[in-house]
Amino acid sequence: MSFDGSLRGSIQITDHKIFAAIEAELARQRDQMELIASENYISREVMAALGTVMTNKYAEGYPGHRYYGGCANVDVVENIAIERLCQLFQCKFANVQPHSGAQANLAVFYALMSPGDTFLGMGLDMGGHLTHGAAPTISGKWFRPIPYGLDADGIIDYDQVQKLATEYSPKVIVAGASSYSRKIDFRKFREIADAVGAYLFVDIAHYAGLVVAGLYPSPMEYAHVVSSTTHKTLRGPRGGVIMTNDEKLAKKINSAVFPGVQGGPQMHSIAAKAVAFGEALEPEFRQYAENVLNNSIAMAQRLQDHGLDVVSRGTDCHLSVIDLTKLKLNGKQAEEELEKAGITCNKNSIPFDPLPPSQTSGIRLGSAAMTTRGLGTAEFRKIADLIYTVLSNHGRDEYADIREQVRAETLALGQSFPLYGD
Ligand code: DSN
Repeated sequence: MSFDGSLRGSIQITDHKIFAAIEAELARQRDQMELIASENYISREVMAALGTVMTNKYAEGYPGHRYYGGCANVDVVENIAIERLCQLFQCKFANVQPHSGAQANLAVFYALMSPGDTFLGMGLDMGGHLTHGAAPTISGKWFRPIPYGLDADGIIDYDQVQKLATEYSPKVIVAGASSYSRKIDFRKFREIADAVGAYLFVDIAHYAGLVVAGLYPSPMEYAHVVSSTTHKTLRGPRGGVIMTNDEKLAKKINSAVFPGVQGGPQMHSIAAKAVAFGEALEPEFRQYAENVLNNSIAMAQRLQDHGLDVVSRGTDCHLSVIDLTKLKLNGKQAEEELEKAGITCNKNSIPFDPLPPSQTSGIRLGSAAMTTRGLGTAEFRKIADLIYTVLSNHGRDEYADIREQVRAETLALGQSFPLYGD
């Protein structure tokens, strides 16, 4: 079953338990319809870069200014990663060292604010990310977050953002989300930020691949600082990045990442980021991103045709949030039942959700991973039909048989679109 047949195979001999778990995960990824909106399948080349000697090297600092000797080769890698990222997003300065999106956001907060400072961010229950001010995170504990939300149509309530900005004079306004499916008006956010003298910080973790392809608005013209993860629609290794066009802010951000919140960069990960950025610069990536968008719209539309409510009434990106309140199961149950039927997704709060985050009234669906497998709109409509079949039949006497039939169909669909050449 191994797809590289060499290095990973050696773990089979030296560490059977870990090898078995990795093989089982490969089988799971092959057999399930992967609809978690924040996941994707990296190329063999990106994966190959991750498993290299770059992981052995300490390189605290930045290219040309390291705290260790022997950094000539890692400097080459990091400089290429920076150049490619700047080319992808048309920006002047980039930091490719953050270990994750949360680390990137923490560094941006550290660069732009002091403990106790006020900022605006989209509420977690409205689609914002944990690091945009949720109570259990540093963003919520060490700073003073003021949450904004959506209007009755499920669109960002820009009037509320303006009102809150005027009332609280925040140091920073955060735009960006984890489960908001519509386009964000970055120009409007910048106008609001300018009116109160705030920094505009945009987190495009989810939308980055679509931004690169010109299918989702780019914030680069409007934001003081932009962060992203590299592993969602951008289809790179797990990690984070920070970008800006402002030289002074770039210096602050570099100091905030290292030594502010991180130590040595993970050079194997930066090598893999560079390979992934190279792939995203190829014309094929634009076609991939177009397919991601078309597939997401097709899936959401089909669920609406079945009578389900989609938060924000549809999608402009790779994700959609399905409101389950008309059905007899909550988000947690839906996630569990769909997994048994061969479809992986996550429970997700809907705006003004009466249920706690451990249950929720919704699920979030994304198209990035299965589009990498090669599925098109016909297959995504089929997946929507299968999802509806599971959700609408839950609780009926025949349900167990129906779910097994769906499981057989998802397995067959997965086998028609091989992963890593199985
Ligand atoms: N946890 C990620 C997501 O699923 O959206 C964001 O970091």
